[in-house]
Order: sequence, then structure tokens, then C-alpha cells
Amino acid sequence: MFTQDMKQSYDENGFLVVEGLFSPEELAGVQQRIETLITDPDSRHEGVGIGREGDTKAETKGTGEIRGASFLVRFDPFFQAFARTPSLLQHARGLLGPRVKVFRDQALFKPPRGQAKPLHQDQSYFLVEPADDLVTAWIALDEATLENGCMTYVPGSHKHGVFPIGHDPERPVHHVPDTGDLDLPEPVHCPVPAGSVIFHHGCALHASADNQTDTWRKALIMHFSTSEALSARPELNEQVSLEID
Ligand SMILES: O=C(O)CCC(=O)C(=O)O
Repeated sequence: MFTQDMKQSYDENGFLVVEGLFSPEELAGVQQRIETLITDPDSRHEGVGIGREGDTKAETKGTGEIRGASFLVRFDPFFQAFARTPSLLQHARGLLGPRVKVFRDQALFKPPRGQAKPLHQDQSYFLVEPADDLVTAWIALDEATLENGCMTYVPGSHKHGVFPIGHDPERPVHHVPDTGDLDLPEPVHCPVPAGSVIFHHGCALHASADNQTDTWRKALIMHFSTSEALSARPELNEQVSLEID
């Protein structure tokens, strides 16, 4: 059940960990679908994209293990039904208000020994306005641990808006937030069991480390916004994953 204490904690920290929001039974179908996608990427619905470990570097693009997917919710009715799970929507509406949509969706699988996701803000890519109207629901499909690259957040970082961005020549697509001389707190690691959901503000600085294990660490990610919010990047408004309210 969503409570006002949860909202208060989210407002203060910029993220909210909800353990066990999905039961093993609710999660089983999604886990199965993702296993199939990983073993047979060609089976995916038309429109669903896949990314590979090499894609973050121009010279290795298209190589390596499957690292992620885009638009499962937008193009696959199975994932649309999952996005409408009442307990998930109750939390999204509790954080955003009564009318929400899935602005965009993706999945990040972090294969065995897979690479880190460096520190970033979702809003530096999505530019949804108003800036408070984007909440990411990061859904753990496996247990996420310190060893396999659980999510890590800088508490309170969402209060500073979208930081100017720099670029890392090694990772051309990645936005590197420039936090200047701000004295931000140490990042907090958030290990969670499968079925947990971490909700984070679109401006919260977050990252995940390398997967140092021989097993996958998979997550489905839904970026919720209020129904009326729009991105300053008009092309993104043409690609909304799922209108809900
Ligand atoms: O799953 C991860 O490791 C990173 C996910 C992420 O950056 C996000 O949900 O915005």
C-alpha cells in the first residue's frame, strides 16, 4: 500500500525502494518473456529494439551479449498489461498524481561480467516538463546485489534540476552530468530482491556498477509521467509507450 510516509521519503531523497511489490507469481510471466527475448531476440515484437554490450562504444556497436531492450511496453500487449498492474499504478499515481502514462520504457539486463551504467539523470535525456513530472519505476527481475550491479543513488540530488552535460569520448551516447562544486552526499547502494521496485525522480543522479558475477541482473524500466507532461524534445512525444489515464 502506498503511504504518505513513502511520498515524504521520495520527496526528500529522490528515490523510494519498495521491496516485493510484485509477487513471484506476478513476475514469473515477465521473467519467462525476457528469457525468451535473450535467447531468441528475433522472436520480439516488431518495433522492440535490442542493445548489445558493445553499443556504448562506436567501434564495437552491435557486438557482444544482449544488454537491453527498448519499447517492450510500447509494442507488446503482454508488457502493456503488466504496466497496468494495480499495485504499480497505485505507487506511480501516489508519486505523480491521479493521471499517469508510461512516457517511455526500456529494459537493462546486465549480462554476466556486464559493464557498469555510469552516473546520470534520466531527465537529461528525456527533458520532460515540468521536471518533477517524471518518475522511473526500476523493476528488479532478479535479485540485485552489490556484486551484480544493484542501483546506486545520490540522495537529494533531484533537488538541483538537470545538470549541464559533458561527454565521455569512450562512451559517445552517455551524458556525463557536470555537478560543478556542489557538495553532494555519498551514493547509497540499493540491493533488492526480485520483484522489488525502486521509484526514482527523473533528476535523481543514479548509476549501477559492473556485474562481477556469472549470472544476469535484469530489470524492466518504466518511465512514468503525468498524462499531460510533454518533453522539450518533440520527437519523444510521438513515441509514448502507453497512455493510461
Ligand atoms: O539498470 C541499470 O543498471 C540502470 C538503469 C537506469 O539507469 C535507469 O533505470 O534509469
